[in-house]
Amino acid sequence: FVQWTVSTEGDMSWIVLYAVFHLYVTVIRSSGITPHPFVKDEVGSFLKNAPWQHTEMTGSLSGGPMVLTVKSKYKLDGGLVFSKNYQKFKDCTDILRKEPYRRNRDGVYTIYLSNGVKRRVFCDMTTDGGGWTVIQRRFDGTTDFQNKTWQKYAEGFGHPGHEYWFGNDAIHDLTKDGKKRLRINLKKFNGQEGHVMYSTFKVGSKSKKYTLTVGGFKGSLGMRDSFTYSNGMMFSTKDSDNDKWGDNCAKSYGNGWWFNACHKCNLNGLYYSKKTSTANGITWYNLGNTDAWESLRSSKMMIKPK
Ligand SMILES: [Ca+2]
Repeated sequence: FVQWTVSTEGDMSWIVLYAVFHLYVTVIRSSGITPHPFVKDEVGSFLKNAPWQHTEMTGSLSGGPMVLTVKSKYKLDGGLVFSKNYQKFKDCTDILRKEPYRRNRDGVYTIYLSNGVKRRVFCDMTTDGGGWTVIQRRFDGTTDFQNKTWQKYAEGFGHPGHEYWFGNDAIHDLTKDGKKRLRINLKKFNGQEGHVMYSTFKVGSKSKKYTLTVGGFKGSLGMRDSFTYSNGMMFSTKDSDNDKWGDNCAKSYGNGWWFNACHKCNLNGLYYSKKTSTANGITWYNLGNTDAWESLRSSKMMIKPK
């Protein structure tokens, strides 16, 4: 933040806060210097998660400095507004339990894995009671899931405020207690949405090649189970074939996944910007009344304690 100006007005109980953020975060490519594509999302997420009630928030992204103008109204009660929290949360459920005002405030939060490593993660604080830690998110194809090595899938990649893979090591850490469930939200290009739930979801350690344990399926209308086919499978990537097929599924489809021979769902598949009949897109084979390979508009995988 190069500049942050704040002005206030109002009586003792309500204050209107105006803030103007000037950001000089740019991306340098051979084509020139452009504003960073995700900064607006990051700042927006940060402000939405602040413990005040926004009446409006506007942002503009242009060449030169990005200017984000924020007009916010918040109530001064209980010392909430100026409190600073130094707690180390272990997941999004932990955040919501200790800071209930986070309810309905989806966004990027900081959690600490069991080894003390700090990670930024997207929390869904709205769906089904909130407190969901998002481990995978796709919706516009801006993050490449194709050209990623075993090591990248282990560490995670992408941007928590946008599209990302949280990383197999971190997913293992969050699920190793065997007490997590998985929810997957999917959206078709015609706007239809559905979700599936698995009462058991666990990813093994690096030495077990991140073996998947998934079971206890329950689906919303029309959604059937396509993930149990991957139960017991090790993770595979282009450079690490651990699947049940003679060839390498990850090489054929391009992305990392718990391939069997090969898959009935592949949520890390290639992003298509329109509905395409293909098995290499973001797919869930047992979707709707008839089984079909159909590339999907969005996917979100998230976990929460049972
Ligand atoms: Ca193989």
